[in-house]
Amino acid sequence: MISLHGFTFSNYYNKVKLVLLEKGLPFEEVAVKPGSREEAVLAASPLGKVPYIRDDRGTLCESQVICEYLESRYPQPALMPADPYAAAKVRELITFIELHLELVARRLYPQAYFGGEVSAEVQAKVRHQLERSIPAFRRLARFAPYVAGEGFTLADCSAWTCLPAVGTATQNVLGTDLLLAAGVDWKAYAALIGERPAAARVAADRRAGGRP
Ligand SMILES: N[C@@H](CCC(=O)N[C@@H](CS)C(=O)NCC(=O)O)C(=O)O
Repeated sequence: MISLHGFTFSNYYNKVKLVLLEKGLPFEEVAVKPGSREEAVLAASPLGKVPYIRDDRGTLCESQVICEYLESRYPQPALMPADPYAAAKVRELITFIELHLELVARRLYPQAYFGGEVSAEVQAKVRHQLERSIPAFRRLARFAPYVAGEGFTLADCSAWTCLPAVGTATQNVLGTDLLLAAGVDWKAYAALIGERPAAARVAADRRAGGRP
């Protein structure tokens, strides 16, 4: 049995959980707090980040690596196109979402979600970077209706979990939802994906954990 380690407020944890549910794989969830320095956690995830998984082969960290592993080991239902170029376009979008949007906006999270403070200098830098990378993402994203086109893919697992975190963080800290302001209607998209039973379960578990 696969075990998924992390916490239900983590967008990357929820990305992997969505993949497991979409594929109908049995798994158990193991609560691990953020930033753990316990040896058992570091042995599986050396930076103490979640999620990580454990299965009959061992442990694995980094959410996209985990998703790609699940996709190649359990190919049906497919969450990646068979065509190599189409699959590369899906990976291109995931890289844009996670490297150029989420990782940048993440610098706002201490203030957006955890009651901390982010300096005016960091806020200005994040705004500057996102004002460049969001229009770039918009050029690549299809939303037709899925983020990479007509089929639900791993890019949706990334987008559905990351875009709300980015939009809400910019709204909370910068006073403007930079995604909506740039014409990325992540709310309509999130509602569409949220109708999928797997996504509804992820969202319900997150709410049960005390997060909207
Ligand atoms: N690139 C990593 C990022 C994972 C990540 O940043 N996880 C956050 C929770 S959403 C975390 O564990 N933060 C605690 C820390 O950085 O110590 C992945 O895709 O798995």
